[in-house]
Amino acid sequence: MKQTNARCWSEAQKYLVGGVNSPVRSFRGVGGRPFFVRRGQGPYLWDVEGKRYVDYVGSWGALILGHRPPSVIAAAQKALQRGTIFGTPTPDETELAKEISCAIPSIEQVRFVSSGTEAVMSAVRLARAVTGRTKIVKFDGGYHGHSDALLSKAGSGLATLGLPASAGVPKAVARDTLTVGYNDLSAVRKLFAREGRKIACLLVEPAGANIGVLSPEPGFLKGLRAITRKYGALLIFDEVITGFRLSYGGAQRLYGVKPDLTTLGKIIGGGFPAAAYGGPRKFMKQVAPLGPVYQAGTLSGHPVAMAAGLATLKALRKPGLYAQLEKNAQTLKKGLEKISREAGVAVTVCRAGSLLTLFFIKGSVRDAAGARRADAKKYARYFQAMLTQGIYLPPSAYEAWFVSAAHGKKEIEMTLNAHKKALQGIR
Ligand code: KE4
Repeated sequence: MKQTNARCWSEAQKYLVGGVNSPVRSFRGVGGRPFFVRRGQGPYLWDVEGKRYVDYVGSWGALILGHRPPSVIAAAQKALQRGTIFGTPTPDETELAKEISCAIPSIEQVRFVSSGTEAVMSAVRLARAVTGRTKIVKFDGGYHGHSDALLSKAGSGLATLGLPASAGVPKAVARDTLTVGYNDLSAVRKLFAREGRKIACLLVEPAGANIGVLSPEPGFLKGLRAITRKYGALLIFDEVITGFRLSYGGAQRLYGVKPDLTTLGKIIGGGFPAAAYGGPRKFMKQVAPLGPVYQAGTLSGHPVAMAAGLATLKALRKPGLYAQLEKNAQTLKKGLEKISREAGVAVTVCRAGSLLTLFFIKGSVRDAAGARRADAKKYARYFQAMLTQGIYLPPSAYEAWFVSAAHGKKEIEMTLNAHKKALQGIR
C-alpha cells in the first residue's frame, strides 16, 4: 500500500508513545500531525508523499551544513567500512577532542557522551563534586535536557525552592535547582548574596534557544562570570546548540567569556549521536577513571559519529562560512520584519547568529516572561500556513529557526514570499 503521511502517523501511534521519539516532534504545540520524512538534501526535506519543504529545523540544530553534506556522508561511509563500534578507544575520538580543544580555548579535555542530556547531567555532577556543594542555578526558559535536576521550575518568587517540572522528579531533587530570569543580573546577584556559598554551578545557554531565541544583553555573561567567580561556583555554558553554531569557537568566543565547563552536542556529531562536556584538566581529572566522579557510556565516542563530527568541523573552517550564515540570517530577519510591518502585523524577530525566532508580539523579547507573552496560538496558525507553502518551521513557538549553510538566496526568497501570504491568512 502507498505510504502516506496519514497512514504513517496512524501506524506510528500504535507502537511509539505519542507516535514520536521526542515530544516536540508531535506537532502538539502547533496542532495537526507531523509529516513523515523520506529524505533530506541540502536545505530541503521531502515527505513520504513527495512534498518538498525548506527545512528550518535541521534536526534541532545539528545540521548546520544542511542535509547530506558530501564530505560528512563520505566520512561516515568510510568509517562504516571499518566497522560500527568497538567499545575500545579509536584514533578519531582523540582527533575530534583535539579539534574541539583547539577551537574552544576553555576546553583542555573532553569526555564524549551520546546526548546533550548526558553531557549536562555529567557536567553538573562534576561541578557538585569539584565544589562539594549541591545547589544549582538555571534560567527560566533554559532547557538543558531531561535529567531530573534540570526538570525543575521556579518556585514562587526569587530563589525559592525549585519545583518539579515533570512527573517523576522527586521534590527533594528539584528543590536544589534554583531558577532566575535570563538577562536579570541583579536577580542573580541577589540570589548569590543569599545562597552563593551553597551553589555548585550556574548553568546558562549563552544565547537562549529553548524559549525562542534570547540574546545576552551587554554585560550579562561577563556579569555571570564575575558573580560565579566571587562565590566559588562553576560557570557552565550549555553550548549544545550554540557550540560551533554562533562561531567556530561557539558563543564563548563570540561573546568573549570563558566558562569553567562547557557542554556541546548536535553539530559535533555531524548528524550522528554525539555530545560532550569539557573544561580545564584541573576539573576534568576528577572524572573516572582518573577521579571520583563516575560517568560512563556504551556508545560514547561512537566511531561513525566521530568521523562525521570531524568532517563537519573541517567543513565549518571554510573561510567566510560564518559570515555568510550571519548575512543570510540577517537578510531573513530584516525581510520578515519588513513584510510584517507592511502588513501591519506586530512581530519581533530575535536573532543570535544563524538562530532566530519570530514572536507575534509588539516590542522586544529579552527573557522567558517576554517570550510567553507572545501569541503562541497565532504562531500555530502561522506555522500551518507556512507548512502548506512548503516551509517547515519549528513546530513550537518556543524553539529556534536554524539557518544552515545550505540555505541560500533562493530559499530565503521562498520563505519571505510564503511569509507574506501566511500573514494575509492568519489575521
Ligand atoms: P539532547 O539530550 O536532546 O541531545 O540535548 C538536550 C539539550 C541540552 N541543552 C540544550 C541547550 C538543548 O537545546 C538541548 C536539546 N535541544 C532540543 C531542541 N530545543 C532538542 C529537541 C528535542 O527535544 O527533541
